[in-house]
Amino acid sequence: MFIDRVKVDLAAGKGGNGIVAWRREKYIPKGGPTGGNGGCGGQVVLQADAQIPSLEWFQHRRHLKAENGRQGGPNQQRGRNGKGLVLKVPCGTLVKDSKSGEILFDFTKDGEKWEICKGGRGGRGNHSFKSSTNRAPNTCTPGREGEACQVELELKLIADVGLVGFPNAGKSTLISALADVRVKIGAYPFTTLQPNLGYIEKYDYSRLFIADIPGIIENAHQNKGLGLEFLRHIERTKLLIFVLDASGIDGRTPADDFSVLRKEIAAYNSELSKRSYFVVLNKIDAEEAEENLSQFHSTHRIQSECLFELSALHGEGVSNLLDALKAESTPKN
Ligand SMILES: Nc1nc2c(ncn2[C@@H]2O[C@H](COP(=O)(O)OP(=O)(O)OP(=O)(O)O)[C@@H](O)[C@H]2O)c(=O)[nH]1
Ligand SMILES: [Mg+2]
Repeated sequence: MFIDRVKVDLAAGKGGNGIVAWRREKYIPKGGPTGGNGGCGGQVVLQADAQIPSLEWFQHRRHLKAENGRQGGPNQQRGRNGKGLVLKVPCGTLVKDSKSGEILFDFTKDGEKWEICKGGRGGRGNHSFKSSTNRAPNTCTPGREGEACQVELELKLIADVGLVGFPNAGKSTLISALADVRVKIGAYPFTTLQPNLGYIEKYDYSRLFIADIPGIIENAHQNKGLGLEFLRHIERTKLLIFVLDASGIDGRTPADDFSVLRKEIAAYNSELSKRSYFVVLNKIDAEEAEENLSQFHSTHRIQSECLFELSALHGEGVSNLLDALKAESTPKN
């Protein structure tokens, strides 16, 4: 399952207690204090891992605690440190304070680590209190509590390009034609229920990540359809690709669809509506496409280098878009 938002309670381990102990050996009266210090509590560390697709692991593990430190032993033995917890999160995970919503950390690089809860310090045994003026201290201190916090982990995929369109427009067909990913394609709306990520190799050999998200419908900002929830995953992209169905098979026109999609995006986030975009008029193999295309061109003026007419299903025109993406340095609208 694709989980992209989860609340978790995290706690570091408590430090082990220091103890009071005395050296007791035959013929050695007043052997002196030997109580050892307690070990440190284990810390909690979050680490980004590019191999992990979602926050699913946390879904049934909402309370996570690192091990406590052990108490000190006699003969000045220090207690064992508690084992730390290293929790793997996907790249693109934001860590927020679950009460204030403040962003505490943003994992963008694979392998990045952050110690979120420090382990409690171990207490002191009576040996550590020994001094020239107090040679037989009878005191020890308890270990300190480890840090604890409640955070919300929120995943925002890190993609360069986001596909936006009505359900059934052919977004998933397009991502599988462009990138080497297998995704579910269906002749019905809302086939895609979770984002898909694919990549293509650019001419400079860097990777360009593309995100295919569930379809958006009119009034999605009022929670119609699947709402605008998934737009979060394309917030960080440099380029949006509006995928429009030129066949009009679902009784709408690409000209209207484009206006609605722009409006919905603006309702979600005005920053996102300023982002550069390409427009893809898909399904040009369909009979009705011609009329819909000319209507689109008379309604919207899109620069030709940002406009692609293609058939994602049959491959016609896909290479033009692929070339533009491979050479992509953000276009200007
Ligand atoms: N004729 C034609 N059909 C297409 C083309 N591209 C996609 N389709 C069909 O359109 C339907 C929907 O395709 P999807 O790729 O699942 O559409 P989607 O935009 O991902 O849809 P959701 O995931 O539901 O939002 C499928 O039956 C595809 O085969 C095309 O270029 N021409
Ligand atoms: Mg889809």
